[in-house]
Amino acid sequence: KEKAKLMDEKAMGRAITRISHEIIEKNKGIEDVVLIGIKTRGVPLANRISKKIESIEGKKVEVGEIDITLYRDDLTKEDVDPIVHGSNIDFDINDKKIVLVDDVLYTGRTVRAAMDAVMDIGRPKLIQLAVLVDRGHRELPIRADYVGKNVPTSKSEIISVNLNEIDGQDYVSINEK
Ligand code: 3GP
Ligand code: 5GP
Ligand code: MG
Repeated sequence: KEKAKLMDEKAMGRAITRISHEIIEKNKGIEDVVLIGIKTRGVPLANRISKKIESIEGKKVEVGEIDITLYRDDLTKEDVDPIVHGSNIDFDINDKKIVLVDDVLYTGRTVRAAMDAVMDIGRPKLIQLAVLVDRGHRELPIRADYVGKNVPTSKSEIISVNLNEIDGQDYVSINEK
């Protein structure tokens, strides 16, 4: 049940643009910066940021993917655990500055699993996190370096992220489970 629209296409575009500028600023350029999108919706977001950074800096930023889903796909269940299914990262991550990209940050368990998976592949110089929405309720000491929008939620609410590449339109809404 949809309660309210939080971001429309324009707001999402501006958030991606701002995050792209922030990534460039925080890293003093994009030397050694690579993006890794967390499937599903983190991947198109990472691709959009990469394109935006390229249009600003005139240099390509590589994008990898990591496939992490929750153990139970019942979103109303508590105590779900992320499972890493695999990754598609066809560049060297050693000494790179990795920016993980996901649509929504919630408990932080998915990001923790993503960091584990990345560290299994190599030794990055550092790992940062970019999310379109931070909905709170962290269960681990994890925070995002780049946030599109902070949305205080109750645990019974759910953030619906719709991306053109997957859903045919761009908007974020808050729903009741
Ligand atoms: P995503 O893979 O594009 O991120 O977890 C599967 C999908 O369900 C996710 O899509 C996510 O957008 C959506 N989803 C909505 N609410 C929740 C939630 O509370 N927990 C999880 N794990 N996924 C949610
Ligand atoms: P975590 O609890 O591990 O931080 O989030 C689990 C995964 O589910 C992440 O990929 C995150 O993007 C997604 N997720 C968690 N809560 C929501 C939500 O309310 N809406 C959407 N769209 N995705 C969510
Ligand atoms: Mg996600």
